Amino acid sequence: MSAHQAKHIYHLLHTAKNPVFISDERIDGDSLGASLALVDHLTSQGKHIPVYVAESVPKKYEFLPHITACTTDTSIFENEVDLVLAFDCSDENYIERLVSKIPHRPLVINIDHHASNSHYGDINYVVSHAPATAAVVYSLFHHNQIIPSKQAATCLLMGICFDTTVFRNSASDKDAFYIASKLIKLGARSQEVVRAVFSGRSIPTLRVWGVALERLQKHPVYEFVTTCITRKDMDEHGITDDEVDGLSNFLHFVSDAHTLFVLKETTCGGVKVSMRSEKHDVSLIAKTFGGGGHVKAAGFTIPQSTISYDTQGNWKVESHVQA
Ligand SMILES: [Mn+2]
Repeated sequence: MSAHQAKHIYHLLHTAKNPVFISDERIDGDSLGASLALVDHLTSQGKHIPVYVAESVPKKYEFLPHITACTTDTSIFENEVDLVLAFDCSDENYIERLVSKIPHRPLVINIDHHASNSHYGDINYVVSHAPATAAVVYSLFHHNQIIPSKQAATCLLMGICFDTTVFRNSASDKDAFYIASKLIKLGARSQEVVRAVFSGRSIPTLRVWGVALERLQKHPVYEFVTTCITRKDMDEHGITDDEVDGLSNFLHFVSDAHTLFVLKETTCGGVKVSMRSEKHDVSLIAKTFGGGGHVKAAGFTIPQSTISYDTQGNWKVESHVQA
């Protein structure tokens, strides 16, 4: 991505009167870390920018600097917002739904690294080979000769560690290691970042993971591996959606399957499919079903469906769409 474009975006950020940041609908360490790093820098310049999040921020991210800038209040879009920055979001419909609430259409800057990103912004700073959106934001800092503060470095490291599953998946390229080393030199709180990715799983969460491990099935011909989690599993153990997140990364890390699908019933009556693969471009599958993601990690949701069992304990997805 060109230095010229990075400078242009920085100029727009400085001249905007009422900018708003939007983190991807699915909150994760990258969408939060990337947006909050820029919040940190702009706060030091006297500019306070809210980060819109679709739901309240999971507890494990509460240590991130400027986390209080995050808001679920959609009334921020009723103001005269003149600039929107979307972070780590390949779903243009999500951004469009929010932007359409703003009285006068603002300029939309799309900052992302998803291969499935359709370049929906007026300005698109999309680097599909970047290991994380946080790495794209790091290049924005770099091209503008801004040295990230300790706080911004922690936020950016959160993004890189989240998307590389702490340097354990294929996104862990030389850029990921190089940028992470720079951020640690700048004082990023690496221990807390790593803990937010891996640790702190409650016993009920691990029990639900255990249920999912028991349900693992390998396709006899294609050798992909599947498992599932129902609402009943989560309700019985009293855990929330964000607590089971991470299961597909964990399985991808420890299993010998080349491709795996983790299905989970959503709170809105659908089934979410998380895919990981070393062999196939799963972003193509995700796109076919209206989802998104990366070549080796992608997902989509089957609306109006549930997971059901037969007497042998085999499971399947049942659609409830009226014909
Ligand atoms: Mn990302």
